[in-house]
Amino acid sequence: MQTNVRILVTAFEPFGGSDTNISQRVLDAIQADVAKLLLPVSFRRAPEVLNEAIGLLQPDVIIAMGQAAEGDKIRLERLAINMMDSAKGDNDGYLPDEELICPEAPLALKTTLPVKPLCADCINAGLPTMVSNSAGLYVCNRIYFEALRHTTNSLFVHIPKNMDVETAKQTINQLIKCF
Ligand code: PCA
Repeated sequence: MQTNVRILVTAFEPFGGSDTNISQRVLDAIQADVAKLLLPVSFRRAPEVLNEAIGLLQPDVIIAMGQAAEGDKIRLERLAINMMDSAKGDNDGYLPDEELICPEAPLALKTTLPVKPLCADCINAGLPTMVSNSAGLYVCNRIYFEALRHTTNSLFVHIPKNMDVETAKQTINQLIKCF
């Protein structure tokens, strides 16, 4: 990591009736020299909180983490889709129905970080990681879209709910080392 690169790492609060979120536990465990931010699982409030932090911190790189319901590998997300949809709703009870995030924006935004080499670095370090093409249409995708609007040097990292915190922390540390 270059000392002059300002990195913002975000995670989410619990949602869907659960009392933990693995991304929050990983955020708490990270000891690297980065700015940390915990976000609400809210389509409306999460982008507001992120934008306020971006205004204060002016990060060069944003690593946004969230919990994935399934899987046994950490997913590095390539794209954020310009859509919100949820049948169960967010923590505010908001239920978007195929709603565009921003009608003027493209249908998808893509990170310019080298997702495949970053994934290969993690795999070489023995960390179970894969590249993914969709962060879904829930709040994780919404926050990735917002991060990419600020800087395409953003990466969304989906951590499976049942992964151990140490492995996930090592993966985030490995990614941080690359900047
Ligand atoms: N996971 C959800 C939102 C918050 C989180 O940790 C998602 O995948 O959209």
